[in-house]
Amino acid sequence: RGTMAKLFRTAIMGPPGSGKGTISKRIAQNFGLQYLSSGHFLREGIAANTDAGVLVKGYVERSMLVPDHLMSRLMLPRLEQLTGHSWLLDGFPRTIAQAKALNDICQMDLVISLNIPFETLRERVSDRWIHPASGRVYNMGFNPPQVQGRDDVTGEPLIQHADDRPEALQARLRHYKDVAKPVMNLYKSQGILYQFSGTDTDRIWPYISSLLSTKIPTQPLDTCQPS
Ligand code: G5P
Repeated sequence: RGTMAKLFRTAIMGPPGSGKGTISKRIAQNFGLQYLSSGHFLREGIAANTDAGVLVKGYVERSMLVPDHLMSRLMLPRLEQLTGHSWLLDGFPRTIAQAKALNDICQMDLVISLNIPFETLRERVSDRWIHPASGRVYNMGFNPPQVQGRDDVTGEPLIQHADDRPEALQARLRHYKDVAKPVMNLYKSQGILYQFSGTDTDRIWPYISSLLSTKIPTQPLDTCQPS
């Protein structure tokens, strides 16, 4: 035990547009965790027309939660391949059934929950554009592309998700609250839930970053000093 780096398993929860993807990328970059995004895997499967992609397409397009057994089948094998790695989950688990399935294969160390006002979510999501092939996300105010309407890397056109329309968003948010509550209660009861509230990702980020600095060893194992 003493000679092995302690693995770190974390997840980020939050309603649509709360900044999970944006914060996850910063966490992955700064703390070297493997990053797994459920939404990205779903969209990738849909774009590539895989068997799983065909099954989930209708749900994702209608902003409905993909059934738990399909989600677990999509996510858990990927995690099982990552034994020996520290990782960060974005968008999974979303329901109590998913959280229990995850609990059966590993114990989480820390869960971040983002608590963002509705009006802020509405503004952000209506300004969001994505590059469908890669899943890269832009926001016309917060992180605009270099050329308007075009992906920075490929130059291909950007699109908006059908499920980012205001009516769809309101329904997603209502539903999010109902299903997230038992998941949050589970992690609260395990003493590993950390909630962050605010309207700006850049203001929330330093708090998350300093929390994680106290929890994740950042130096390589062989140079790690006892603190
Ligand atoms: P996803 O892909 O998990 P959502 O809807 O939960 O999708 P989303 O919309 O991708 O989450 P996010 O990752 O929380 O949002 O946020 P983000 O993309 O980082 O930020 C949102 C926008 O705001 C971006 O444009 C960003 O640049 C901008 N932004 C960030 N911070 C700031 C800021 O401070 N200021 C400003 N102005 N802008 C900012 O799931 C998609 C679908 O897949 C299915 C469901 O159907 C779901 O609808 N699905 C699942 N179904 C069942 N179980 C699961 N576990 C599932 N996971 C996915």
